[in-house]
Amino acid sequence: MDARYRAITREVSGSIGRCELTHVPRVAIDVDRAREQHTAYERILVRLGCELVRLSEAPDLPDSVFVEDTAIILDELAITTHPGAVSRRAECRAIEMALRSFRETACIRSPGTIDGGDVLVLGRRMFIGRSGRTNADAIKQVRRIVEPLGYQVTAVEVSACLHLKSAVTGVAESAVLVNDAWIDPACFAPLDIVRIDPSEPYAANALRIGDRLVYPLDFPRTAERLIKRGIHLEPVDLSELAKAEGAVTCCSLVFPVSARS
Ligand code: CIR
Repeated sequence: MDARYRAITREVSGSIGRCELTHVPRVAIDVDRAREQHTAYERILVRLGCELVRLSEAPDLPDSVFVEDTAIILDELAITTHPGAVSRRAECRAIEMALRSFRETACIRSPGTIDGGDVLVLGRRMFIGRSGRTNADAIKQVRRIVEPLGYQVTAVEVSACLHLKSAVTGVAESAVLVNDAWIDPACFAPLDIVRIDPSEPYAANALRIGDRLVYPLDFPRTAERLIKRGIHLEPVDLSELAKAEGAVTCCSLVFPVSARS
């Protein structure tokens, strides 16, 4: 079967124990276990029609497995970010090199800071979280790049969690999964809102690939709500990477294989 998507991933760094943490306490991370879980995640991506572009380990970049934060990939071009955490900025170079084979590239520059985890693209609408990692200058730079391409950009305040996509992700053509304690669902009208189960605050991060949803095993109550909506889940265990404040969208950059790539 021909691949329908490409997925950029990067091996778990041996230094992941020194990762950035904002909203969760530091606990020991079992690197071997994290690598096994990451490999199982990659196998799911392949089964769902992705060709993997797997970047090698960066021993000195603890958070480099979380490739989502380094780029925003659209059909028309890719934008490499300028991550909010200084320790993560060097991650972008390898990603930019990889992206050059598939897209024209642009980049965000200082004083702008932005993490890809704050960027949710739903069709021609782009929502950008103004968060501890993403500032107004970067949002202005993204606007300047994407509005001429026909995207409508909406800035959304994010303060209770790390990134916009910790609080909301797309789960179907016209539905988003939302933690409404962390984000105002009104921003996403007229889309259908699926609310997480309040006992599972981290449950709003889901990775949609075609008509499937890669979804953590940790949130059975919210999973039940999604299944009742007729959404097909692909369960994955990323519990070890969750200790580094990572989730399912963070570990890949997935984009359609286009005529040009
Ligand atoms: C960080 O704080 O940057 C990493 N430890 C976790 C990044 C997770 N990325 C994401 O949600 N997009």
